[in-house]
Amino acid sequence: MKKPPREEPRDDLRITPPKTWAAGVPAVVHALEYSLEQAGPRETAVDLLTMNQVGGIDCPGCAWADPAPGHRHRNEYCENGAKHINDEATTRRITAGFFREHPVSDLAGRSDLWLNQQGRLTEPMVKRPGSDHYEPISWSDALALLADELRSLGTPDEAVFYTSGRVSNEAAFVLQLFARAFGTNNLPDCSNMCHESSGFALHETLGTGKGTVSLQDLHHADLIFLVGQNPGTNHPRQLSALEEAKRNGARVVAVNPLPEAGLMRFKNPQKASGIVGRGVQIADRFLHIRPGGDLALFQALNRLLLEAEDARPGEVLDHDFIRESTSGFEEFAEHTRGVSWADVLTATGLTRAEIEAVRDDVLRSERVVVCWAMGVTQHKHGVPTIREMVNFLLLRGNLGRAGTGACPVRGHSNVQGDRTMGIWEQMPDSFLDALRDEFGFDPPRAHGLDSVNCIRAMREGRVKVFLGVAGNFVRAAPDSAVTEEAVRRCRLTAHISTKLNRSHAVCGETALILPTLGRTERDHQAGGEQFVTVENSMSEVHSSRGRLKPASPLLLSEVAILCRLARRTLGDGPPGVPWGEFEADYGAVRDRISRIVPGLHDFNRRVARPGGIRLPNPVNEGVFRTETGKARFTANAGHMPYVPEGHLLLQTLRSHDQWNTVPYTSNDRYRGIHGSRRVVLVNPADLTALGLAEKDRVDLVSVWHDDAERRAEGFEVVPYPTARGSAAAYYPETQVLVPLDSVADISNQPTSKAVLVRLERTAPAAP
Ligand SMILES: Nc1nc2c(c(=O)[nH]1)N[C@H]1C(S)=C(S)[C@@H](COP(=O)(O)OP(=O)(O)OC[C@H]3O[C@@H](n4cnc5c(=O)[nH]c(N)nc54)[C@H](O)[C@@H]3O)O[C@H]1N2
Ligand SMILES: Nc1nc2c(c(=O)[nH]1)N[C@H]1C(S)=C(S)[C@@H](COP(=O)(O)OP(=O)(O)OC[C@H]3O[C@@H](n4cnc5c(=O)[nH]c(N)nc54)[C@H](O)[C@@H]3O)O[C@H]1N2
Ligand SMILES: [Mo]
Repeated sequence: MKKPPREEPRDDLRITPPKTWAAGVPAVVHALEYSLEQAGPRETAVDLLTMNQVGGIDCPGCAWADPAPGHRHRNEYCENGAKHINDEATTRRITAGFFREHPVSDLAGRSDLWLNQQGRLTEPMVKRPGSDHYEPISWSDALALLADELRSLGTPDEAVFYTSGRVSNEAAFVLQLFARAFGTNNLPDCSNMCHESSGFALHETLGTGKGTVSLQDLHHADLIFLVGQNPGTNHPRQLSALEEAKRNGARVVAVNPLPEAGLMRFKNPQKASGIVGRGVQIADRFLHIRPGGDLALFQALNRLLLEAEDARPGEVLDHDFIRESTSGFEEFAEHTRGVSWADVLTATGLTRAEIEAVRDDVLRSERVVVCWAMGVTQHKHGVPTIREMVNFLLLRGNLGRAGTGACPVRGHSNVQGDRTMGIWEQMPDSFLDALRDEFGFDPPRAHGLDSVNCIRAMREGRVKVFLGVAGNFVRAAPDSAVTEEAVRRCRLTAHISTKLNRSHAVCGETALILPTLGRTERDHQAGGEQFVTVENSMSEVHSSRGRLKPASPLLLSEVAILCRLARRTLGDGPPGVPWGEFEADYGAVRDRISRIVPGLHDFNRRVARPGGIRLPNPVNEGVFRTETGKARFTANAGHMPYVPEGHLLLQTLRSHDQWNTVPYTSNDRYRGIHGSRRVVLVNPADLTALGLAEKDRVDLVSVWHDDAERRAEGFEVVPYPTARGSAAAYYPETQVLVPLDSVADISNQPTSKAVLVRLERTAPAAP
């Protein structure tokens, strides 16, 4: 039965007390409600039962690792994974008739929620110059149009190829190969806005951009830090790992400006005790930190550890490890002894006693893991903060041993794999040399554009063609007004997508929608039924095979679209690349990957084994590929987030009911917010100081050096226990407030967790 397209949601805010625990039965019930509404009962049951099982579909929800084969639950998924998968398996369809009814200008006025709710894209569409409508186009004409535009460019660097971390290894590999054979390293990706700070900091200090921790390490750590992440919503299966660690005696320290439900208590829906019991307490200590205070916190902890060593020489630091495996200790130690307590207490908003209590936890622990996510990376000083967390791990040798390590918790299910496949505008020469040797062409060497620089280049007319492979660039990128104007200057924008989003509505002079198979769907090619591979946050590479009938017979796979585009654009060149073979059999792509990517040798055979392949992390073998050949201590200048009187530091984050730029409903159940996403969460004491009260209507006005007016209109105030001086509101609605030039030092990542704002009342206070 065809479900009618949805109405635009009407904001009707209702506030209830925030939850103090996550998951459990209500979570599963909510997932099933959403699933049944989007898909039918058949799809729901089929999908959920194969999710994250050996030989099944990799959950597109997040990049958290699966337990070893044999240790998986029958239902190895979480509430939010179930929602993501069923959002893709929806029975709603967008056909040519929909685009006749809705001109592009109408779509550009719609909410992100509404656009997504219209269902799956089913056939290729084109918007021609001067037209306000998308109309059907054949695959062959669509790819010819795109190829002609690419070939007509003055230089290959006038094209960019954006990817989001949903893309499989095979599609990512083919995409980067095509871009480089075409002649550009312009390969921006969502990672530029996500864990770029982690990549830079870890590379510099440990010689690898990836985390060093396995699920086993987490299970056997005795102290785990959760810094700037909200696992109850964004990585719910991490809570199962934390539950196991706690059963083994671990303590957990959560560091966050918000007391998130999933940090407090977890009721495991996979267990009887989770259904009836009170669940497991997750955080033993909660540090209610000011946004941006994490650098100061870890500097203070490091100073306390150095002082503890002074008091009990030889007992606190791991001298053997420091001597044999690290460099830069003396300089770091001297710098750190000078860290000022007054600055630390101002930057963190914590008391000295709170920080000393954590030091005591550390001194009692043999095996420490630090996990972090967007609350750390999306700050101006994200890179130094992560370097400082590495210093902290190095001091007591908490790296390379079982139960220890650095754990950047990745977002998109294959964001890490895409990087392994060469999706990066700055791939090292070793990778480019390997491409050259394998395929017989010389890849360009100059670094390409990342996401922020891509917008700058479009704004200046230096980029004319934009191809997005998955994702929603227009909404994921900062500074909406600037980004939208820049995108509209393009001659052609094209998107390989499963669902409608704002990037289709805010587009170039010519625009193409190239609809593709989702991960849940069967992928049949000339060489038979295909599977793809992905890499999770713990460097495990495994296969994913869709089971459902494709949403439309006109869909092509990402690999097929890219191989056909490459042939159209490059003719039969470069002679060493068998695009046709790649399209027919993804095993042929994996064969080539196995000769280029270290650790993936014999890819096809090894990935067929249950559980797949774990890529080796050199750190765990005591090898540090840094400039000094050792792990590097660093001396980091302090950073004091600046918040003038009458202003707040706003972080833009995810609700419980969205996938990145795609809201599923207007609710945020764990935070007790229902019926509206246009809300700003502020500490009650700050509200009093600002003369504001619950449900007051305000505009959020961003304050930045360029004096341009950035305003997000029509928000309602929600009193919430955020750290003093800070506020929180949902992304992407607040994307308009994040200045394009407000980026993290070194990583060039937008500072989405630190936007200076003032709240302007727009209606009189309620009587
Ligand atoms: N359901 C669901 N799952 C997802 C996603 C989704 O949208 N929906 N997105 C996926 C993606 S791509 C990613 S990258 C991850 C994101 O996962 P998270 O990083 O958990 O996502 P955010 O919602 O951005 O939450 C950031 C957290 O950091 C805290 N925080 C903000 N500023 C600071 C700070 O200065 N210091 C500290 N210590 N904490 C701070 C916030 O209060 C919040 O709890 O999730 C992935 N999983
Ligand atoms: N202000 C602010 N901005 C942020 C963030 C923030 O916290 N605050 N977070 C940043 C982060 S961490 C990230 S990762 C980015 C996310 O940026 P993106 O990855 O670009 O955005 P998504 O919302 O994940 O993309 C959703 C779209 O992907 C398409 N899609 C879904 N599945 C598939 C598939 O299997 N194949 C194809 N081809 N298409 C598919 C659908 O069309 C859907 O509309 O946003 C960043 N931007
Ligand atoms: Mo992300």
